[in-house]
Formats: sequence, structure tokens, C-alpha cells
Amino acid sequence: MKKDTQGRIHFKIVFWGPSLSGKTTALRWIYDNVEGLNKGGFTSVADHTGRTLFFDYTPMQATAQVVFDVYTVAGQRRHRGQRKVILTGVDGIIFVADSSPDQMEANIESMAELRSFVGEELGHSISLVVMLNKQDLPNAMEKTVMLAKLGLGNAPNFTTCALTGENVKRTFRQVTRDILMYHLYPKTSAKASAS
Ligand SMILES: Nc1nc2c(ncn2[C@@H]2O[C@H](COP(=O)(O)OP(=O)(O)OP(=O)(O)O)[C@@H](O)[C@H]2O)c(=O)[nH]1
Ligand SMILES: [Mg+2]
Repeated sequence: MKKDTQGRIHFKIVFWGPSLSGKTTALRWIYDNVEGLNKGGFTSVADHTGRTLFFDYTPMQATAQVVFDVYTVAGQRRHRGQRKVILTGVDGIIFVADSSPDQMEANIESMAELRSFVGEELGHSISLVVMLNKQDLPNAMEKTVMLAKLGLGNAPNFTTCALTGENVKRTFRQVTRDILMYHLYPKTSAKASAS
């Protein structure tokens, strides 16, 4: 959270997850489809195949006083350094897991890296919402199996398809709500997520 020179409060949200899990697609869908947010430009640093090289970024103004600065990280293993930089000052994370069975190891690795960067703050002072993406695939893994393998049984979660936008708005609404709740009522929210 930070305040800008015009007195607006900025909250930072980061889409995290392995490469090709659908982070950029989800943010793009929100940018193109969610109304009621005053959106700035969409900045994307990607290679010619569309894989993110550094980050995507778009500012979304919710009220006169509140702006959500929304980023995606570059999921490929080699961009670990960039991912760590993007996490600086983060208030909320949407973890985008890929429901293809052959990507489960990559999901686990990505979650382990995230935990190593943010530690105990995850799910407490840093809100966490899980997107089980690509649920449209015929061989998509079961939600409960994925959450158990990721050690995320208690985290708020949604089964999504970022291509059609199914449940993407609900995921985004959940993380923004959790961030605001934490900052309005920090003690109550911390107790709720610990229990
Ligand atoms: N079937 C299906 N395909 C999806 C879904 N979401 C994204 N994709 C596809 O998956 C591919 C990768 O999506 P991206 O959004 O670029 O993935 P990313 O997580 O940003 O990847 P990096 O930038 O490398 O970290 C694209 O071809 C998308 O069209 C989904 O819900 N279902
Ligand atoms: Mg991307």
C-alpha cells in the first residue's frame, strides 16, 4: 500500500503462477470486460510468442481515493529475479494454477517459490486467492486434488477459464475485498484467516 502525491491510496495486486498458466489472459480479460473500474493503459513486456518477459501492468481506479495497481509476473523459470522485484510492496496475490495434469509439478514449484519469497505473510497481511485455471480442458485436474497438492486447502479459490472469463471477475473481486477488509479491520481479518 502506498499513497501518491494526490492523496490516493494504491494497493498492489500480483498474478503469480507458472508459465502458460493463464496470468496474462486473465488480466487482459479483466481489462477488457470488467466495468466500474477506471482503467489506465495496459503495459505488457512480452516476447514474440506472447510469453511475458518482465511483467504486465495496468492501473485500475476503483474510487476517487483507491487505485489497484495490477501486475502479472513472467512465469518462466529463468525470470525468477524479475518475479521477486515485482513482489515488492504487494498487498494481494492471485495464484494462477494450471489444471493440466502435466503442469502440476510446475504449479507446486511456483507456489514453493512464492512461499520462499513472502513467507508467513501469505494469506495474512498479503491476501491470497487461488485461480484453478483451464478447467475447460477435458483432462483438467479436480479442484480438491489440486488444492491438497498445493497445500492450499484453506485459501479462497475459484475454478476458472481465463479464455471465456468464467469466474475471473469473482476471483478479482475476492482479492480486492480481502485487501480492503485487511486494511479497514486488520485484527479481525488476521484472526479470520488464521482460524
Ligand atoms: N484452454 C485454456 N487455455 C487457456 C486458459 N487461459 C489461458 N489459456 C491459454 O494458455 C496460453 C498461455 O496463456 P498466458 O496468459 O499467456 O500465460 P501466462 O501465465 O501469462 O504465461 P507467462 O507469461 O509465460 O508466465 C495461451 O495460449 C492462452 O490462450 C484457459 O482457461 N483455458
Ligand atoms: Mg504472461
